[in-house]
Amino acid sequence: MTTRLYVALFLAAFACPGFAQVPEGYGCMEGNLPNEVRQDCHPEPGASEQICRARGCVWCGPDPSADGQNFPHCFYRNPFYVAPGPSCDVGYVQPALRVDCTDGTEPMGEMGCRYRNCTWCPDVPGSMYPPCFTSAAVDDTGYAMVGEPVQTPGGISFTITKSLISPQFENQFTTLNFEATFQSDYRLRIKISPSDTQRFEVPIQIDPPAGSNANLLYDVTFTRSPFSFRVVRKSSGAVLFDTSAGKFQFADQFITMSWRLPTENVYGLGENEQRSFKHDFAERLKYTLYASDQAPYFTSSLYGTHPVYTVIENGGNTHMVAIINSNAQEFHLLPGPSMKYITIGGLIDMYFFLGPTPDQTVQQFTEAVGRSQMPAYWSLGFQLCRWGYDNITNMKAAVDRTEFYQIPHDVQYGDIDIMRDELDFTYSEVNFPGLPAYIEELKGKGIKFITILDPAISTIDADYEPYTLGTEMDVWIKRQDGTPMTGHVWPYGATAPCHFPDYAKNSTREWWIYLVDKFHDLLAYDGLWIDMNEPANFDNGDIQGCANNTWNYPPYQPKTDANKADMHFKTLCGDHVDSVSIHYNTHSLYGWFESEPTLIGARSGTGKRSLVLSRSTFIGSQRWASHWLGDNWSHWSNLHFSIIGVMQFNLWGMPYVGPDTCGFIGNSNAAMCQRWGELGAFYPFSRNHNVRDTIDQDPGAWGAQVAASTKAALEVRYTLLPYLYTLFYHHVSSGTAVFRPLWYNHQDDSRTYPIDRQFMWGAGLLISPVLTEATTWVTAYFPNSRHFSYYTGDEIPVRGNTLNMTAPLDFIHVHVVGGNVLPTQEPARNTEAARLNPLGVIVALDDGGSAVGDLFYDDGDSIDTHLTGAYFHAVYTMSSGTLTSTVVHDGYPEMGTKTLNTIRLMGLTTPATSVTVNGVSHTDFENLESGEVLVRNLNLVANSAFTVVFA
Ligand code: MIG
Repeated sequence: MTTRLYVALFLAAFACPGFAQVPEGYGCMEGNLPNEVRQDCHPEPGASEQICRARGCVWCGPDPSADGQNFPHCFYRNPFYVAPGPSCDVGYVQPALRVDCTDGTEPMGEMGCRYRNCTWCPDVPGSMYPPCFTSAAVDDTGYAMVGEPVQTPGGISFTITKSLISPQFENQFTTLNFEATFQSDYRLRIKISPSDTQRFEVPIQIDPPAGSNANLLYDVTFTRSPFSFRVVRKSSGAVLFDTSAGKFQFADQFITMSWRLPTENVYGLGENEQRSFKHDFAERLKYTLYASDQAPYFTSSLYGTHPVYTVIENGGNTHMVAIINSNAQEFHLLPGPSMKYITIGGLIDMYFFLGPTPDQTVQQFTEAVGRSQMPAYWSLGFQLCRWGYDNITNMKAAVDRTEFYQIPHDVQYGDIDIMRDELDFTYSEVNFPGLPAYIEELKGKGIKFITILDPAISTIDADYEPYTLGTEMDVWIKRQDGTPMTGHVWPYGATAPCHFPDYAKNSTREWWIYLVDKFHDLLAYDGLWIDMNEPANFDNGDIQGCANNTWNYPPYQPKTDANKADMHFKTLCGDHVDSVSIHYNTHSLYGWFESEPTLIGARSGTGKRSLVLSRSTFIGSQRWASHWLGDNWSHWSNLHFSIIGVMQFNLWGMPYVGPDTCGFIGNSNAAMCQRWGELGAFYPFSRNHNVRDTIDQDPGAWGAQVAASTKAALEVRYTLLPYLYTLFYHHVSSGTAVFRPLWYNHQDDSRTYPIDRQFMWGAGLLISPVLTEATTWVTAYFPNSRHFSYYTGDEIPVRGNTLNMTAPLDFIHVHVVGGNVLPTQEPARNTEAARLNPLGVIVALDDGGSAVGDLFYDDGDSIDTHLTGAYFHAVYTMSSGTLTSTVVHDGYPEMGTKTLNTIRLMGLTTPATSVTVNGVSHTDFENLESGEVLVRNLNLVANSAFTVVFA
């Protein structure tokens, strides 16, 4: 190729990697080129600087060494620029495979396009295909490999370098290290970082893999110039990742890389409001990730940052990709399918998890980034909250209504309105007199209490310990001049400025742990809810505004929402300083930093497992915190979106998640709350919560009908809590997801790929809710397994197909999947009472008459019982008519005081004529019309090994 040859000759002549090195001082700005390689951008007479710059070209007198020779003053930035002939002549890429060259959302004309070394080809005007796109054939500003890859202890590395500075971004790195580390057969790390500059690296912990790297599932291959890499799955040859799709650039505040994806079966990336779980690549959507206190609007950036996605390849293999970057970043989803990634700081540091099953990918991902704490047993119960009880009378009324209708209720919340003047670590003796005593009263009934903390600390009250001690311990985030940065959160009002704790700092952690621990003496909380930690600020940046520098006004600003011009909109300035870095780099880690000290403080205060719910999360936050999905809307659409959100967080290793049931913003209504209350019974985190100044929406607020259907759905949940709890045990011990998309269990069935209106608990339960108004039927898909109605035991007559089922307003469809044993326990008003009730099992047989399942049980509240051994674990297997319970671990003595009383056996082909328990005939059983065999009054000691033979 002539241009390549030209590069080589040119480099040999100048031996200088960047043209910026050419001497300044003769009228040039950025983009100067040596005389010899200039191509005239204004060959006709009458050139002026203004016209020249308008053409996107460089205006600059010749280097004095020109010695009177005639070199152009106005020249193209790219010396290899091919002047526009007929459109689309060079670097043509077929429309469907184009990666847009636009860096923002603004449309770009031919001049701007060529200025960026892209191809201009408006051959499909008005279509979604970009007229200006990247193409290696016209872009010589990419990198090239230097030499051969060098073997390192765990992989390979080499240098890539570039000789031509692309025109549009400052401070480009011309020499980068490329490192591929083969961490295990299934885990690959790729890191690209400047060779000679230390840059910000995300401080999260990545744990080593258990397996060896002797039989890699992947290959990494390269093209030399322009440099690109591919990750290939060896077994199938599928190209999982191919960066030749578009430009790769690495500048100080602008890094971009584009890659082709093997299929459009792509899930994840967030936290954003997404309208389908499986991404739609035809819509050319852009998702920005930069933690934001933002009500959800389609695609808007929300509270957390999870640059992590999952792909189902052709044939059903899956892999996950995680990008460890905390700067403001964007993912453009493009036809092809491909992704264009932009981040404005940090590095390219990414991990591939090769699965190949969905369950394995999540296990492998969570092995690296961390898994959740085991949730307290009570935290799987129903939780009631609202902002705007305003006084204790209203709070009590909501609790009483719930009790009146006998709706299960495990946790009551207080929001910021319980506080004195909305100050953390206080409660209002005016509006909530006697709150501590009321909390004790609730505990007497088995109801726990959770309350809220905001990170920002008010500075108005000179006697307010969080403030005075915080100042003494020097815990605040600072301005560049060393003074504490100041904004407003709660209390809301001009007279109450706040400082923001720097949770990355040791003294701040100590201060916070002390306050959180001590707070328990005032209000005996069982868990804490940490809000506003994106961090949110009602001022933009600081009460002083933000200085005019590139940390606050970066040359390229990912927009968290179309209306937000600046990065510091409703948060801190980029140049505010914490103990790790500048806020520009650590912004999206704020909630992550706050989570661990909050859990430590809460555990110290409660002496128990406790619970931290964080609004802002990052990869790995699950080590200490869980999440509610934030300020959703009381709109029917949000029932659907909530399922997407919960499934996403389950893939990201944080299974204990749920939205505000009935919706946060706006008034809900009985019809919506009835359906949402049914769906809400199946979120791992099940809480009804509401914004202030709206009507009450707790399940008791709508009268008998809504109360009854909420109660019925919650009683299904409570019956299945031993199963749900056991699923969490599997998450904690091996990382698996709890709340799953259907494809998680059926990756070979492509009909499951788009499904996001149904979901599964583990592998054994399929939930098919109604998500639309005034609808009394649901079309549900049943994968190729046996499915039985949870309620009746009736077997579903279809497989690998959809079925229309009637669904009365007070009913939610729940099906047990053949092949599973689900442990159960009789429900009660809360888990404290339910835990004393008899246990049972639901056995749903597969085609071969087999089923398997297990039960994990402990005191529900002690820390890390799965590590200390203070738990009970049994495995149940059924085959050839015999159900066997095998005790795997018997470390929870109280299990011996509980009984296992019922078996619901689904899927026998002929009615049972006899039931024999541990060799003794048991006559209390019944063959139901559905075919289910219901065995009662077994009275087995729950921690005993037993066999039950059905004949
Ligand atoms: O500025 O604490 O997402 O759940 O009720 C709003 C009051 C602050 C936002 C949380 C919401 C909570 C509310 N908070």
